[in-house]
Amino acid sequence: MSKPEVLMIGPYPAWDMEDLDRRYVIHRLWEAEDRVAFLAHHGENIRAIATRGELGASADLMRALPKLEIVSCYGVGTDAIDLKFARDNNIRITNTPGVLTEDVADLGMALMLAAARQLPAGDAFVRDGSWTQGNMGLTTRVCGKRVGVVGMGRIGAAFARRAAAFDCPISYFARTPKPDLPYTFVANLMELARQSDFLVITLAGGEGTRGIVSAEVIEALGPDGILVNISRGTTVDEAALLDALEQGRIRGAGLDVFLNEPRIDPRFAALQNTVLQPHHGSGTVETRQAMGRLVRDNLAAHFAGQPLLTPVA
Ligand code: 8YV
Repeated sequence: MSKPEVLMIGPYPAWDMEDLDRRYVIHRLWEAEDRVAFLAHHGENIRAIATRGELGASADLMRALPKLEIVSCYGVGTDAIDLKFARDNNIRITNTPGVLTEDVADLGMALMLAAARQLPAGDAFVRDGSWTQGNMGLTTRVCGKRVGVVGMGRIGAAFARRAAAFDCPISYFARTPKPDLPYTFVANLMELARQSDFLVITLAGGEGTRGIVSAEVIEALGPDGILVNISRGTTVDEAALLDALEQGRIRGAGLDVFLNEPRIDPRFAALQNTVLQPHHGSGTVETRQAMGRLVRDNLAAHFAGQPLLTPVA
């Protein structure tokens, strides 16, 4: 029996690629010079897409694959996948929830600490010899400061547990209150920003959250406030964020996500009051191994006619 044909949008680590190549005929879209011609040539028999959170699967891409049955996403965020098209065409979707929660929350805590205590600046201060000329300027405390979490899903709750361990009082904005959590629900995002020293964005991406952290919310955070974003670049009015950072209208930011990744706005590189990461919240060996395993197990279950492990409703 011939191996199922699978389209990959971008590469996975070698440990996943070896297994996928054994089980399937893998078509590597990222290696194609002419993607349209590539899909026209290979698309007819492709039954699955293996994509990544940031790469997704558009309606046009899925439309080019007449035998497409499933899209398996290496990542929890499915905002780059046209879910409506998939549902309308009975294409199954899976993602990798749960396995990346703790690492993404860890990076959120690291960004909050690094931005507040200016760790990159301190590292440079030691390395470039500035310390021989005198002491570094003072930074700002984290422990005990007021933390506002925007979005209280798995990652938001994991982040809140970490911040609570630093004796930070936790408030949060979410679609609905989470009464089982020991934190303060704030129904108005502007008010949450106003009463927070750190505003930490953990929302899912997509049209429902686009620009929700608006210029007005950023202004409400204020000149002593620090913004941390471990969600999607689309959740923040990025132009307003850049303006506020350049003009000192907020103290700083710790950012793992941006618009137009990886070719982000060059204004970020000039900022001294930011800590920047390359969308690396899940970027540990342990988590990426677990994500790859989940993608592969979902594909294997699909082709074996077994229940999917992590279907997206
Ligand atoms: C992915 C992400 O791990 O999980 C998500 O939705 O944003 C990332 O953490 C990454 O896109 C995988 O390449």
